[in-house]
Amino acid sequence: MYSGAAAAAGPPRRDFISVTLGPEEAVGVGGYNNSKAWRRRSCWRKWKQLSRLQRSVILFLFAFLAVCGVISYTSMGEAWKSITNKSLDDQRTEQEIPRLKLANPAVLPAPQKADANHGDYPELSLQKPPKPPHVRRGPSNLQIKAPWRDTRLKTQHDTLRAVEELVEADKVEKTEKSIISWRGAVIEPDQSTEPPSSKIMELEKPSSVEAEDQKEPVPINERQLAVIEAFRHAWKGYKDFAWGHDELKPLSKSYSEWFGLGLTLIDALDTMWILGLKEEFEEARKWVANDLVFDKNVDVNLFESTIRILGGLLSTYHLSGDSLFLEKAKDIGNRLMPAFKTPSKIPYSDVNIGRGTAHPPRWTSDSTVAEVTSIQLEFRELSRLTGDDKFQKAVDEVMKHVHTLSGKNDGLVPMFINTNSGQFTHLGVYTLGARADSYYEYLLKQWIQGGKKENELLEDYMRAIEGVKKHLLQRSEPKKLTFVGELAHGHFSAKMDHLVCFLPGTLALGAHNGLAADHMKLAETLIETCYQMYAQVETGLSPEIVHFNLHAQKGHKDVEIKPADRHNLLRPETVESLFYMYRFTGDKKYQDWGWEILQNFNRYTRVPTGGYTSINNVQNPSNPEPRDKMESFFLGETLKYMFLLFSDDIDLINLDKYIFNTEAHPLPIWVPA
Ligand code: DMJ
Repeated sequence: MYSGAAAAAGPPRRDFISVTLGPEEAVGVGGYNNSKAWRRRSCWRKWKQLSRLQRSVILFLFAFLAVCGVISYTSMGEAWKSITNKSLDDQRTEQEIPRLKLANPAVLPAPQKADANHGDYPELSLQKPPKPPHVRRGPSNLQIKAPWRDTRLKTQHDTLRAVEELVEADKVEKTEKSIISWRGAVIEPDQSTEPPSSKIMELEKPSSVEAEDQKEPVPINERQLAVIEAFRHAWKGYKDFAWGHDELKPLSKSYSEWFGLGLTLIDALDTMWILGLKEEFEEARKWVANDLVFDKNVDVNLFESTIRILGGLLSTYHLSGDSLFLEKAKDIGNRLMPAFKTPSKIPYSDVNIGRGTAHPPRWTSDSTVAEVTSIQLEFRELSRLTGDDKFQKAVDEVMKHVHTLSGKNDGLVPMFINTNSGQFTHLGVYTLGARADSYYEYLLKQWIQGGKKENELLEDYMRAIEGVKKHLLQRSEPKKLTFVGELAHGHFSAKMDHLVCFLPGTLALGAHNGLAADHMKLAETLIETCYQMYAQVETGLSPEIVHFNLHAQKGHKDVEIKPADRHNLLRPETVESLFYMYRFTGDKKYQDWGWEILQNFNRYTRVPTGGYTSINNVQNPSNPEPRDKMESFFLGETLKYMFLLFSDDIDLINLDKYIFNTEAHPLPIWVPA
């Protein structure tokens, strides 16, 4: 309002609100006087001249302005704080990414009750949290992450499918909070056994690592594609004629049951993951979620169900991060525990997983040495994951006991052990084949799994390899192939099971982990022999057992085959060792040998309507006599090792981070190198 007009109109009406400032007040009378006292007096006089209403209005205005001031101050403060925090967060994220890398939850989930182990397992309590191995290459959970989303597929024959899958995967990622989905394994929230929050944690951590650590994908090559094709063909047979059953009978287009637990499906889970077969994996996962029930009145073999089922579930859990597989692993693990209730604590061979009872085979109270000493990797890992040490205690006790037993021959063990007395039986027979083989394999692998601290395991392994060198190695004629024979009561037999062909791979793994360099030399000579067990046979496929010629005879090869031994069960051991040898030497001849073997499997064991079959006669290419059975390990092991052998990506199951169980299921090394 214009103050001059108000003054001219006389005293303001009481109901009219005005603030009049006269010229003298504006500039002071008699010149400029701006002293504090004068200003105070003048203001006070003016205030007194105001009506009560005017004063109230002014007070109200002041109060109103004050309230506005406080509100705007608060919201500005928030805005400021958030600006400041954002930049702090940005800094923090950069610092935290490496820490998330170390957590690496999908590959090495933390024990749920880690502290529970400390008293009984000092070696476990000493474990440091895994350090970031091979930071250069990224954490191990990225090694095989979302293989079907890998851009390498784009460059291969499957371009269209790969693109569709990428789109689909992106969709999944965008909706990951409503459809808890992880690397192709769709988990409906209502199937969840854990609080959703922890599931979301599982999802978030690895994906934040992914952004940071993505490396150039190594393209899948033609040979790997051929393995994928072979797997799909095998899977088609299983799916069409044996779905949910133990083994496919591809000729009769039916199935056989052993335990009635979908053995082939479980054995093949992690292979599908590694090969990037998303659809197949999802379908199988659904079967595990909905149809795999262990509460069955059925006798299972402790060893076979441990290496195939428990091992398969644990490795699939590690690769996929999907807790369904861990839950199932816990279930079967608990159900196998009655096997250890024996007078000696050496487990019985068979367990009824529904009734919770265990027993030895009908004809004896003996167990097989390889069986009771090749369940350790799986039970130890189950303890680590659950925090329940009972699994590890049971299997460690077996190893400790066997360590002290007499009856060994320079570290070589007999094939049987009595569940009552705890003593070896059938003394004097030593082999690295059936019934003893994986005892040696697991000595080394447990030592590696546990971070190379359990010295008794290493001692037993080193002594045994010396025993092999001293008692079991011979050279054949004419090619002078070094082979591993058998010893029976002092008599050497030039017999070698195909099963023994795990040994070159194991020796190479030991050498890679710092053991004697001559182990690698031996591995190189033995893998040549194992290859010759294929190459010298008419079909190019190895028989179950060979006998080597110790004396040169005209027209004879190194390898002799007895009629009863000329079957081939699609076994993995040679391909397994070829894989290790290629990984550690980079010598392409190992890949070429494996490629020949794959082609011969395709030539002589592939059934046109789906699946592969064991054969009875590797010496008859025109009629190899199909046996009508596809063993679960063909998918669990043979094809998996083929795929890995043909890969040039050393991070595709990095051997410094994973240890394969004897059924080719990779489990994490607790303290990676
Ligand atoms: C598999 O079940 C395992 O590799 C086991 O150690 C030996 N036998 C078969 C494969 O040959």
